[in-house]
This record gives sequence, C-alpha cells and structure tokens, in this order.
Amino acid sequence: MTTRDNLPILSALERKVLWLASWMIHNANHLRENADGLKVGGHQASSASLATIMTALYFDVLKPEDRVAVKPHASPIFHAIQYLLGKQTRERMEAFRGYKGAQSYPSRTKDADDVDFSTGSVGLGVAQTLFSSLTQDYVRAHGWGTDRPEGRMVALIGDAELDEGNIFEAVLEGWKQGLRNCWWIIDYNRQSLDAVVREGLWERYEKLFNNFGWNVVIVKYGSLQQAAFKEPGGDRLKTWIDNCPNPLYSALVFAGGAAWRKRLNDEIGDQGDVSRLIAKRSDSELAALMNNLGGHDLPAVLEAFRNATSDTPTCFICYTVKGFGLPMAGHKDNHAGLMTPGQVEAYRKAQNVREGHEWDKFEGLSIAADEVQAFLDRVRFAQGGERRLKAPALPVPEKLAVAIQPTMSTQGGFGNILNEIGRGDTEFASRIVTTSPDVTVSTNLGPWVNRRGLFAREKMADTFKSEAIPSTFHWEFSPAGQHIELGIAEANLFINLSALGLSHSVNGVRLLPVGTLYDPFISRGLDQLNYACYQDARFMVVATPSGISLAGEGGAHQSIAEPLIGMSQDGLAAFEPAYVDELAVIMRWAFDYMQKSGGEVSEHNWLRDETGGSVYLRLSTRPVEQPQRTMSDALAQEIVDGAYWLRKPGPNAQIVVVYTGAIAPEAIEAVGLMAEDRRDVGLMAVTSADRLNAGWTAAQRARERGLVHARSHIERLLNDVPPGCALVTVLDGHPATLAWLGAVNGHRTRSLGVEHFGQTGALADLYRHYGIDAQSIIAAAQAIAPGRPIRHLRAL
Ligand SMILES: Cc1ncc(C[n+]2csc(CCOP(=O)(O)OP(=O)(O)O)c2C)c(N)n1
Ligand SMILES: [Mg+2]
Repeated sequence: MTTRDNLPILSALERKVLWLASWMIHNANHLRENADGLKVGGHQASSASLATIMTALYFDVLKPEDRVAVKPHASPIFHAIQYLLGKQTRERMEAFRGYKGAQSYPSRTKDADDVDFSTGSVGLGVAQTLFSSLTQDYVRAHGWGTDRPEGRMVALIGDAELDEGNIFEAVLEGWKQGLRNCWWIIDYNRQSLDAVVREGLWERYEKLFNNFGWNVVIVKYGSLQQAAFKEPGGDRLKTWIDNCPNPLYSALVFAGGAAWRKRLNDEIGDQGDVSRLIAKRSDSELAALMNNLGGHDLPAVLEAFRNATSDTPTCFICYTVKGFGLPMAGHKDNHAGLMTPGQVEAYRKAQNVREGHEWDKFEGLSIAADEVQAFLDRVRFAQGGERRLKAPALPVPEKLAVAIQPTMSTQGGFGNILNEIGRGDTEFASRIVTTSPDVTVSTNLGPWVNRRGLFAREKMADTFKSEAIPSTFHWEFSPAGQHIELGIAEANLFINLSALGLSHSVNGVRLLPVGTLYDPFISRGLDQLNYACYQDARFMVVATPSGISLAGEGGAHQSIAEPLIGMSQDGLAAFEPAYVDELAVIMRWAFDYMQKSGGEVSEHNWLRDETGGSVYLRLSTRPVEQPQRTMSDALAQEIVDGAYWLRKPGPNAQIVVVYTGAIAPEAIEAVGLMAEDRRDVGLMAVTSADRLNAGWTAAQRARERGLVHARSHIERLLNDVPPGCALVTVLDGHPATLAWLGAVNGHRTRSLGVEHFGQTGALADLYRHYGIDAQSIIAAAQAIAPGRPIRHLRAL
C-alpha cells in the first residue's frame, strides 16, 4: 500500500469520519442546555482537530498490536472510525452520550467498540501508554507473550493536556526505565478549554522530549503550504506564518479568506513576489492554503508516521486548528460550541448527503461504495480479531504461609507473607510483580526484592555486593527481576499499576501487581487510582504506614481520610486488618479476587465478588500482640466478609466496642476494663468497613426489590446485639468510617476516630491526644450507655 494509491480513499474517509462525528453530535439528545436553552457540549471542535490524524492512523498506520489512548474529546471521531470499520453500531452512535450509548469519552469498560485505554481525566491516558509500553517490555523480558508482535503504545494528546504534571512525571520515569515503542501525538491546535495557549510552547516541548531521549517530529506545514513556500515570495509567507501569534492565527482561521487577505496584504502585501502569491488565489483558496497546517494534511501526517520506524519513543507535534473543517474553526470559544441546525444543513448538502441517509457509510462519496468497503475490509488495524485478549486465572495457593511472631505489625506480616511466596518456585509467585515509588524498603518489600530481584531490560549489578560491602538489601537489576522500582511519584505508581493490571487484556499475559506506598500518599495519586479502577485494571495496593499510629515518624504523614476513600472508591475492595493471620487470609482472597471477571451478586454476603476488582490493604507499622488461634474456614470467611465477633455480646449487653485495625489493643483493653461494671460487653473486629457497608447497602436494595430474605453479613452479626445496647466504634482514621453501623439496627452509636492530625509524639500520647485510647473508649461508653460508673474510667 503506498500513500499515493490510497490518498483519494483516505481523504474521502477523512471527510466521512468528520461528517459522521458531527452528525452524531448534532443528533445526540443528551447534550447539555445552556442558560439560553441552546445545546452545548459534544466537543465538536475538539474532535475535528484530530480527524485527519486519526484517519491516517486507524486506516493506514496502526497495526493490530498497537494500542491507543484517544484524547477524551475526540471520542466522536473514534466512534465514527469504528463505525466505518463495522465495530460500532448505529444505535450506539445515535445514543451518543445517552444511556448505554457511545460514551462521551472513550471508555474501556462502558463502550462496546474496543477502546484500548479509557481517557477523560486529561493527561492520564497519556501516561497510561508509557507505562503500558514498559509493561509490554516487562512481560516479554520474562519470556511471555512473545508469540505476538510488539505493539506501539500511542497517545493522542490535546496540547493543553500537557499542562498536567503526571505527563512529565511519566516522561522522567520512562527515561529511567528505557522506554521504547511509545508514540505521543500532540494535537497542537494551540487552544485549550477556555482560550488560546501560550506562544512558543512547541519549542519547550521539543527540548524537553529531546532531553529525555525522545525523537521529536514537528508536523507544521501541509503539502499546500510546502508547495507555496517554493513559489517566489514563499519564504516571506513562511516567515509570516512562523511569526504569527497563536490567537491571531486562530482568529483569522475563524474569520476566513477575506480576513486572511486583508491581514496578509496589510503586513506583507507590498513586496512583489509574495503579493502575487496571495493575489493569484481566491479567498477560499487563500483560506485553504493558510488553514493547511500539517496536522490536517494527510500526506504530511502519513509521511511523518511512516518515517518513524525505530522503537525510540517519539513525540509528534502536529499543528492543527480546533474545529477544522467546521464553521467554528479557530474560534477561541468553540470548546463547547455546536453547529446550528442551519450550519449542519449546509454541511450535509456540501457533503452530498441526502436527507434520511445521514448514517449511510458511503453516502456522498465520489468513490464507489464497494471500492471503499473493499479498502475498509483490508485495513490493517482491524485485522487482528478480538482486541481484548484473555488470560486464564492463575491458581492461588489454598493458604498463604506466614511465620507469625508473638508481637508483630501488619506491615511486618505483609513482608513476611511475600517473602514466603518468593521462596516458592510456583507460577503464582512468578506472576507477582511488585512496584513502589521509592518506599520499597520502608514498606517492607525488601525481603521479597532480595529473593526476586529488580527488573530492568539490561542487567545491572549491585555495586555494594560486587565491592563486598555488607548490606541488608540486594539491589540487582535483571530482565528476570520482579520488582519495578519507581521514583517518588505516586501518580506514576498508580498508572503503573493500571498498566500492569491490564496486562491480561492488553498482552494476553496475566500479572498479579502489588504496589506499596505510604497511606497518606494515596491522596496524591487519587485520580490515577480512580482512573486505574475505572478501566478495570487489577492490582493490590498496600498502604503502610497509616494513621497516627506511625507516631513519631512524622505528623505530616498521618492519614485520616483514606479509610473513607477505601469505602467509596468504585472497583476497589478495602481492608484494614489488625492481625497477621487476618492479613494472610485477606491476601489469599485478594489474589483470587483480582483475577475474577463476570458473575453475579452472592446472596451470602450481597457483594459482587464474582465480578472481581482491585484491593486496597491499609496496614500499620505498629507491633501488636497476635492472637494464638487456628484459622477456621468460617472465621476466614468472616474476615473476608468484613467483620467477626472477637467476643460476642451477651443478652444483657449495654455496650459493644467495634474497632478496626491497629487500635485493636486499645479496644481489647477497654472491654477488659469495663467488664467489671458492665455485663456481657461485646467486641467486634471489623476487617473491612468497605465490604460490610457495601453488603448492607446491597441487601437493603434487594429487599426493596422484593427479596425479603436478603440479609447482609453485618445485619446478621448485629442481630446478636440487644436493641438497647450502644455501640462505641473506634479506628485510627476518620470516625465516619464506622459511624453508619448505628443505622443498621438502630443502635445508639458513638464513633471515635481521628479528625485532626499533624502532632508528632509517642503512640500513647497521640492516642490520648486524639481520643482513641482505652480511656477515651471507656469515656464514650459511659456517656452513651449510662449506668453504674465504670471504675476504671479515670477523671480527665
Ligand atoms: C483533569 C482534567 N481537568 C479538567 C478537565 C476539563 N477539560 C476538558 S478538555 C480541557 C481542555 C483541553 O484542551 P486540549 O487538551 O488542548 O484539547 P482541545 O480542546 O484543544 O482539543 C479541559 C480543561 C478534564 N477533562 N480533566
Ligand atoms: Mg488544544
């Protein structure tokens, strides 16, 4: 296939794609109305900006193994292309932005037409391509998936998207990790949502990408412009174009041929050759010339893409006009602009599309339908079959071994469990990949890394080891290593987990990614975490240390909100165990859960366990005395379901203490101290407020829908609590995490937790200061369940 041969069909398709996208937007009933009752949204202009580039890519350049993150607002163009390729239905196109219709932003999980990577939160899809490329290298370096050709990971990027920091964090990491096979194509229309972007950014980008080892290809002039520059006076025109400020260029694109002529004549029109160059063109020819930026010129973009044959990461800066080909082209207010019905009508006629035939694929084309169809049937990108690959679930051992010391922390337990897994030569162990943003050692991944090594495509020895200097941790890199060490950027951690956690679908090779970080820094990567969950990546995030329990380590690192994040984040099952035997049960379950797909709600706990998801473990560095017990299947199930009775309340109980996590010793102590003055005090261990809450909500919903016998786990547990009994809940985190328990059966509830933070101190000082020590629990119990004074309550 040569460019020249395909050019007429490609340019017909380019026009068709833009028409279909525009019609789809015009047709959508779900666009927002503004105060004047006019429909806005649909991102017509933003889409149009990429019509040429995406036509060239999808119909010519891309191979089936390539993967693309499409700029969110180019979703209509993407869907139009998939429609032409027979992968998108007219019904979904008609329902664009509506219920079950084509999505406003390309969505892996909600769209039906093979979206490779979701986008929407700008910048994240971009970083996703970079980490997906690293994941591809990881998988292949381990000898997996080599039966498939290597793909390029391609991001289509709005220029204003480059203001997002995570893009640059990713570029830095990519350089460290030897990034290959990654294309970033910048839609350099010099417009953002609000306005026109700063001058000369391209030069900054060029230097920046070059600095990090990328090739930079600038696609500035279209073929009409290139030809005109060769005419006498052409160099003057080129200089004028190069010096024209962004807002002026945009304004003139919008204003059209006559405005171009006036401006050019005013500024350079008295100089012989260039005057003739301008004068010999009609207004519309002059507009076509001036609007012929590289990114709207098929020959120019095809040439740029085809010449990029190396695996060096490559950034294309393609000059474009936002809204190109449409009446709003270039206007700075066009972001939410829509064409008026009159404009659409004129556009329809200009495209030779008959009324009632707007959706017909070949309507109005000057090339015979069967010829276009034959071309579409041959399009390379569409030849690969299913784009969502599948990889079978890996068997997880029945039980994860762990040596439990009498006193240890959950973080210690985590390191110990992974270390035990790392000993084994199982397939399960070989598919675990750990990653951490410079907190590998301090989150206790060290023993695992010592066993399994760090990953790099090239071997790198540990100098301390080769110099025979004793050191606790081996720091050896090799293609067989199973830990990916990242720089301190939590955003990168979550996008890396997002990429690793989609490997089963992208590479057909299942990985079991485990990422560690400090709990408070979940907030720093929260949008990335949300993004990873939204595209249904599967991973385990282990956050430690957490809460004020890290005590003297740093007031600034005390996390409060994270348990609530764990509860509310869709696609993430959150746990906060107190004991290491609980953790072992939870991790075993989690490795299985991460691999599930599809299925129904379980009536046992009203959770959607069969659909699977990712898992968040909130762990602690606080050493806690461990219970001596054998783990029964029933207890293991309760731990996974979210709670169990450490001490069931008796029939006369006035108080039940409910705790989560590292605060267990204080809860136990308080219950012991109250026992002399309060009968039958109960103690409930909550291992997952998230799952308890979700099960409760789902069971209520089921009852409202007529399943009268639906009961969630927490409802069954609280049935053991007499109606007049009060609950005191406590955790090292925001009190709202457990406060809802009172609403389950209407028990009076006092919820203790941490609302303010920042004070360093010894653990006991801090627990007292923030009111989650045993005395505070007793005081709360005394206040909410008055009765005989509790003697062990000290006067405050
Ligand atoms: C993280 C994030 N912040 C804000 C937005 C809202 N937003 C949508 S598009 C856009 C500007 C996009 O400009 P650009 O990337 O240049 O694309 P263009 O509109 O020029 O096609 C903004 C700010 C968003 N989608 N994501
Ligand atoms: Mg832009």
